Amino acid sequence: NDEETSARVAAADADTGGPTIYDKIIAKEIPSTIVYEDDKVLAFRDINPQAPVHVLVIPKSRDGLTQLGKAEKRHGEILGELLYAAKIVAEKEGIVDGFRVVINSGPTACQSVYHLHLHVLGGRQMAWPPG
Ligand code: IU
Repeated sequence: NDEETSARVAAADADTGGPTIYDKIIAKEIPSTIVYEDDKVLAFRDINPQAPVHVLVIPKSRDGLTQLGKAEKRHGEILGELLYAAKIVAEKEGIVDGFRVVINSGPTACQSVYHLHLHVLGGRQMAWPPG
């Protein structure tokens, strides 16, 4: 709703390029429910799920990828790995026949954590357009 959106916009961190909460999740200093992990990618359950399945897929090394809008050509490989990991997650979660992948890039899109992440959403009928 509008109120929630306003709160999220107000609470959004700036893209400082500095550490985020995900560094602590990667370091396992903060517990998370991991769904998939390999040497480059970590996928864990969102703490505030917006669908029965809501998993975040992130690169273990941020390497300047605070947001998709800052991607460079050299990030092509990891971007591909992330998208493929989203499909693996969908398979593991039993939603590979219908799921959504979302990337919020920048404050206007309500990005709140400046470490690139894919939202993998499913387990219910999704609506279009998104808010
Ligand atoms: P966004 O696209 O930057 O808005 O998404 C950030 C997501 O990170 C959002 O869905 C949060 O619920 C989620 N999240 C989390 O899973 N664990 C945390 O400790 C924090 C945020 I802070």
